[in-house]
Amino acid sequence: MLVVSSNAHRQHNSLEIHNGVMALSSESPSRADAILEAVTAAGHGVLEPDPVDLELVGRVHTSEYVEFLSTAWTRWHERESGPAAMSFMWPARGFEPKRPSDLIGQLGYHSFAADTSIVPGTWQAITSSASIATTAADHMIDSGLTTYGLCRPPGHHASADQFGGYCYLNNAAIAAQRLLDRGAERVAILDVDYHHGNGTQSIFYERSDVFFVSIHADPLEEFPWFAGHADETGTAAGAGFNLNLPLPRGTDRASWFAALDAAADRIERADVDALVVSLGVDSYVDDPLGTFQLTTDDFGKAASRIAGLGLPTVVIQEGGYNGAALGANVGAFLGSL
Ligand code: Q9C
Ligand code: ZN
Repeated sequence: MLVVSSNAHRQHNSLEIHNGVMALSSESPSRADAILEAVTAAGHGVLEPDPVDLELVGRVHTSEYVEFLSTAWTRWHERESGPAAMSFMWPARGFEPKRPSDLIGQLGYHSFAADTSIVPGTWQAITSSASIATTAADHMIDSGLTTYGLCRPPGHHASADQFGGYCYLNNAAIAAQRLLDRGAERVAILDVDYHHGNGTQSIFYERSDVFFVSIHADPLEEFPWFAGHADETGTAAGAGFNLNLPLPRGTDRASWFAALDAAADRIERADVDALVVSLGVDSYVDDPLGTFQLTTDDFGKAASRIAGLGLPTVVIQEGGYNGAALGANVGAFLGSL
């Protein structure tokens, strides 16, 4: 299988508030290095991405958000002294927030979590990550072959105008939009990351051309806390085109695969032309951020079930934080796809 990958991600080495103190992010450059090493050793071909098309990015994100991301580090660095631009204030319930004019207010407006900060190379890395997603979509269309985008930073928590959960640009949404722009009438996004893909859900919530399906830890018990419930099924034209399958913390393998069967069943009946998989391997039994019990072999089993759908497929990397197992887990998935 072809792997789209770039070294540009290394410029993004961000910080997060962890246990009340600033720390290096769990979402580290070594993650992508570990995956690349494993897929190269497995004999998969590697392709560099073409530059990102910002017009395409603008079909998924607002122009003020993209402008904000492209200038935030420079604006921060000109005036502040800290090593990372991060918000410490978000809109409270009750009022529709106006977008502030000052950088500090805009950081709060355009983000939702203190696990995600902007550092000097963030813009270069996130545009590279989005370019990997679009190049993977293009390669899949042009070759007819399943293609893997080794995206870093990940994307599925990023909405049209907010970053968080280590995500800035929504790579899976951008890939899906690319497939639609190149002729697909409807695309399914299957998100198997341990965390709910709140950003992807919100981007397509009112649309019927993208069917979003997510298997994840129940947001009553887990990040991102405020989205991912089973009763979120889409609105307006998108009614019925959003399916959440929340599972309790500690979910075992049998229950997870029952959810995957339910997801696959609904995708089979949704009349889609292509599939984007948001591949988070933080559902692994020993993931430091997850509590599910999937083994390395299970990622291969999941891939076989997904391949059984027989759909043209683009796989986009999301989370997964056990550095020692990351390569094997992604490798098991790709090897069985
Ligand atoms: N210090 C993805 O898997 N932050 N994002 C947890 C722990 C939220 C995970 C804070 C985890 C977000 C793409
Ligand atoms: Zn995750």
